Amino acid sequence: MTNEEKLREKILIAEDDAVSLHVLKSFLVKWDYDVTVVTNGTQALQILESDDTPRLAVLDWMMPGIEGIQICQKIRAHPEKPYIYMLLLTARTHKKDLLQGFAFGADDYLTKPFDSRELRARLHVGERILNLEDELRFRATHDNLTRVCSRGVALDAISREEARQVRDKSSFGVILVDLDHFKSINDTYGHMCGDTVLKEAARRMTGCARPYDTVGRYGGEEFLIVVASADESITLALAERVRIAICSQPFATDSGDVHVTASFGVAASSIVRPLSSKELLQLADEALYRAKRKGRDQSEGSISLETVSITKTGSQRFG
Ligand code: GH3
Ligand code: MG
Ligand code: MG
Ligand code: MG
Repeated sequence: MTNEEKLREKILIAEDDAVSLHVLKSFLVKWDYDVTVVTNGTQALQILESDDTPRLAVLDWMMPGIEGIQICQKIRAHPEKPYIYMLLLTARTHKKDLLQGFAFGADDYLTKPFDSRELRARLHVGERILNLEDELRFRATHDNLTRVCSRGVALDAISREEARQVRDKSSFGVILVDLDHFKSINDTYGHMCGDTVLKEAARRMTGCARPYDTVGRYGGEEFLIVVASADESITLALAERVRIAICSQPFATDSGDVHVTASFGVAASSIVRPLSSKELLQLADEALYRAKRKGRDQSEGSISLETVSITKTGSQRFG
């Protein structure tokens, strides 16, 4: 898929009348939408409930299967999902009907036969609202300064990996990252410079992580990376990649180049040694503390210490 194709807004048309459908589709294609067409309500609902749904939909009111307003009602029953802007197309012009459409969750309506300029203008309103929705959702789930995930979202990612572990018998890891002597960066170069360093550190972390990993700001100059489908050694390898990405190149700031290092505490939950998120974070935190104590700018795992303590107690819990 090219970048250009990715930017085209996806739109669903659900219309059982062949002539209306043809007219609608040709306009939307001409206006460069990425158009999906269905001819009944059941198919429309299936597409709108899928993970990869278009977020703009033009729904005929009267269709075989499920009617347009019922689709609106079913979609609105899931407010946690990304917003879908739904425009009803109808031959009904009674105010009572239109009010019912809104009550069921439609965003807008257009009466048939429609004026193409009006349709286009109304779709632009829809896109504007979707852009605002994206912006609000981003702000609610991301850290303002660094633009990585918020702490809550990163902790939710751990819960998601825990559920996946039960389902798929997979492993996953966490990395706690703490910038070294960050206070002295603030003290030496000022708080603004500190902010620049935080932003750039977050950018480097995100650059090393895979798309299905989660990078979050844990608090202050600490970050949490949740590493999907990874055992401790894979997680440790990612921590090392991030460490090198941070320490190998100075950070360009308005106060000049600043050399930055970070310390890393790593822990993983595997099917042989499943850990709760609390245990996992505690192990990672202890590992981070050891990395700091050993001189900073390094990554520490948790397995070796557990093995030592287990050898000491003679327990056969694993290995
Ligand atoms: P260590 O190597 O032991 O981690 O030392 P440190 O100086 O990094 O740790 P410490 O906890 O003493 O200091 C963290 C500092 O991070 C203190 C706080 O003012 C600063 N800080 C937290 N949030 C922000 C922020 O958003 N921007 C800036 N510029 N500084 C921040
Ligand atoms: Mg119809
Ligand atoms: Mg700290
Ligand atoms: Mg620190």
